[in-house]
Amino acid sequence: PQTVFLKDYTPPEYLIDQVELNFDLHEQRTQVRSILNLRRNPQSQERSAALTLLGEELQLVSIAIDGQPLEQSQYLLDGEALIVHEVPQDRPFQIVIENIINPQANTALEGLYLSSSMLCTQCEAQGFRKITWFLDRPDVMSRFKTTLTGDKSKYPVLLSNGNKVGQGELENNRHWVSWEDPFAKPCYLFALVAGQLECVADEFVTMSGRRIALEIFVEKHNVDKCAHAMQSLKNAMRWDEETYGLEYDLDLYMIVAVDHFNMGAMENKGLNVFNTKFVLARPDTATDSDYEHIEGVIGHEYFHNWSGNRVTCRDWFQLSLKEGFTVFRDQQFSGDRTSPAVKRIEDVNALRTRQFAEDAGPLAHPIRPEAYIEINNFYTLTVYEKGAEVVRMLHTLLGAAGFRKGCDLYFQRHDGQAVTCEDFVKALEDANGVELEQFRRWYSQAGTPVLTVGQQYDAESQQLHLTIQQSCPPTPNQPVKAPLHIPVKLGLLAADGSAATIHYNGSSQAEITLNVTEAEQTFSFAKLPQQPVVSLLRGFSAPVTLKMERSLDELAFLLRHDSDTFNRWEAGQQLAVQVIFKLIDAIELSRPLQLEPVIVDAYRSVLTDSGGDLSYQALLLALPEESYLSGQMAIIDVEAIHQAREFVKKTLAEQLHAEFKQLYVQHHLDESGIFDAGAVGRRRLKNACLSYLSKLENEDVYHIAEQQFYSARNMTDQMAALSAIVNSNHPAKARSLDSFYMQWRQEALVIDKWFTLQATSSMPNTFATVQALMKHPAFDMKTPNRVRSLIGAFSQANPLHFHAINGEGYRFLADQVLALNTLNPQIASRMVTGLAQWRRYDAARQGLMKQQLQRIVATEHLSKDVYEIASKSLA
Ligand code: HT7
Ligand code: ZN
Repeated sequence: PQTVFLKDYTPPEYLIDQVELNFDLHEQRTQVRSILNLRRNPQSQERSAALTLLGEELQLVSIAIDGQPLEQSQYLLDGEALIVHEVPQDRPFQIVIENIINPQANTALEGLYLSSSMLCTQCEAQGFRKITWFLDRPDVMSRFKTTLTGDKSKYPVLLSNGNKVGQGELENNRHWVSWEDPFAKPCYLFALVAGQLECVADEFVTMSGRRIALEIFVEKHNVDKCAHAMQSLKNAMRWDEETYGLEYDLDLYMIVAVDHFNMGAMENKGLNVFNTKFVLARPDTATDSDYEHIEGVIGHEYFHNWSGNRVTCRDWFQLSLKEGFTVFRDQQFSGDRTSPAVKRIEDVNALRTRQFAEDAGPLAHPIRPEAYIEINNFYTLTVYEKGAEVVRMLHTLLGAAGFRKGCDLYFQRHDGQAVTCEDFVKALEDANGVELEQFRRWYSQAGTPVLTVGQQYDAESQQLHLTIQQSCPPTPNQPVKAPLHIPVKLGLLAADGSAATIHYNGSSQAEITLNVTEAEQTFSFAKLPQQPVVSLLRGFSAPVTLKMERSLDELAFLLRHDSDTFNRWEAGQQLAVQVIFKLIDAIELSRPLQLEPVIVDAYRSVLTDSGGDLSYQALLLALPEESYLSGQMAIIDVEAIHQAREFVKKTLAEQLHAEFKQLYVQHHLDESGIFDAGAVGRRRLKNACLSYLSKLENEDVYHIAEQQFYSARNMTDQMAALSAIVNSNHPAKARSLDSFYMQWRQEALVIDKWFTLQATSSMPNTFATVQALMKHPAFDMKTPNRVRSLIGAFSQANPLHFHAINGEGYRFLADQVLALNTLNPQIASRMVTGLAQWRRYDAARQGLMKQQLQRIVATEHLSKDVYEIASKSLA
């Protein structure tokens, strides 16, 4: 397969100003008639007389230029290219193409496909070429007019981008609808949907007083699960006006929820297509986290209307320009809507456990990659989540007002254009009169930087000296790294826990941002009569690993007193990490296990001091996840990590039994259907306590869990109880799982949870359960949500069983990757990541994982997607 390089970018030779698309929709044989109005691109240096359009899996019926049908000698169909040998050079011209596609055979879910009985499209990144031949690249922006014709009974609803401009009836129970999008857009933002859909409608009045019709389309049985999505959309629209001054531009905003979708959602202009998982919610079917994710994803897709659609990417290497920026915007939005402290911790937790692993492995790449074989493989945690961290650092460096000024200039300067990450940074520079030359390295350098911090306090001069060294491990094709510009937020705490004033460079402040720019730098702070406790990297001000010697007592002190909510939580995490690693050492040396009393005291004070935000309190109680602990180990010992963590959890439950029980009882109220921060926090805290108590494995707790399971009227409580039951030796485990299945068998998204819960269980026999579930009538390889809920959950969220030393987990995963390879290459390649980190395990596991990767690479007819991930994992 061919590699595409950023350095080879050249502007398109031709532009398509206008497109007219006509679809005659049928499940197995959809006819497409496409009228392209083209002209040479004056910016292009190339001078060939030929025009190359791209298409995949298309059946050509006819092609004409300016009304003249082309003969076979006048064009060439060469793989994915349709080359017209000669086109007019000195004037605009029109090409008309007729082709046929088969949506029913399209299990890859790119282009036009069938989801349940609905026809829908997914064009990002390169799906449009599976609809018709085109200049399928984001820097070709066209105005689209689309006419859809279909059977009235099967497809009563016919949707596309923009505004509805016409409709009519035809013979044979067929009808048509025409749509026109007044905004030029790249073809990856094109969409159509046809099906038997119900519309949930509302309205939004913009800041300038325009009325926008809001429409959510779902299948009939889901109409009662759209209220939260609709409210989220209105919240997002208002938030973007208030925070960025950005208003919606069309008169209509549509969202369609589909069952079969490779990712979360898609920001097609005026017609978002969503995975049902990020639309549908009712208190009894969706958890509080689901509610929050829905609001986040609805916000994300809405924010793309400006950061992505009005200003788009020049090429796919610039993906983080729209994705990193939009993730940053959705994180800000969700923080404002819920709790900024909790949201920040959740985001950092995800980044550190998952993106840091990517950055440390064979698939590491910069947020602006330089090469790809299959662009779909670059919708990564690095491009999205680290990309958002890079934008966040720009926000920190420029301040909220400076950042906003920069964004205003960016949107104003580049509205209607396809641009680069460089254009974004330049706009921020120009608007603020600053230079960010060194900062740009974040876009081109992969890997997670390490900050190693030493401190020296001089009592005589009352000075504290902080020495910060930065380094970054080598990553594929980048053996040597240059120093980055890293903003490091700092606070100092006096012995009583209050803030000590920071005297630095002539200013006196409670908190400052240090500009770390060199490989080693010392910062000195004066007028400190006593040695302060350092609170560094507040708010996780940069995506780095911080190495700083800390005693358990110092961490307990920060956990009690740090005014920075992120660092307070972080102190608790690092305290637990140290305790767990001492236990891992003991396990590896077969020594008896003992819990450090300092962690029991620390948890007791967290349990007895709510501080007001109960979701935050629940986070303070959560032990670091096994995947985070794995990231801290040179050679990952899955069993020791699990055993040590379980020991801490169980011992804390034993020693603080009364406190956990008291909090559980206090917050066990029936507040189903209430989603304010108070009720969500009470549920989080109560269920955190239940999770600890369940480790006691006694009758009393079994009873509590079962009671909660059967009496719950909201999914948060029901799932929390079922999870406690499934991960214990509860005698009613099988009965509870059966009962849950029978209760929810009609609700696909709830059944996904049922699969995941069993796939991620730490109890023995889980692998056999997973194998049995693969044969369950509700399992379906063609439904990405189901695949993720079982195969994805097992291989990516059950380290204990997936990494079983007999290699059965690895063999199983490779089997499934190969089965998925032909059905849905995007999903298949996502599953390979379970094997990518093979170098991090012991020699026996390394051999077993490598063997499966080699088996995958040696398979015939491997998709580009799977080939790229598997071969790079082995490199
Ligand atoms: N921009 C969207 C990307 C997306 C996608 C990419 C590849 C294959 C399928 C896909 N579905 C959606 C999602 C987003 O970031 O908003
Ligand atoms: Zn996005």
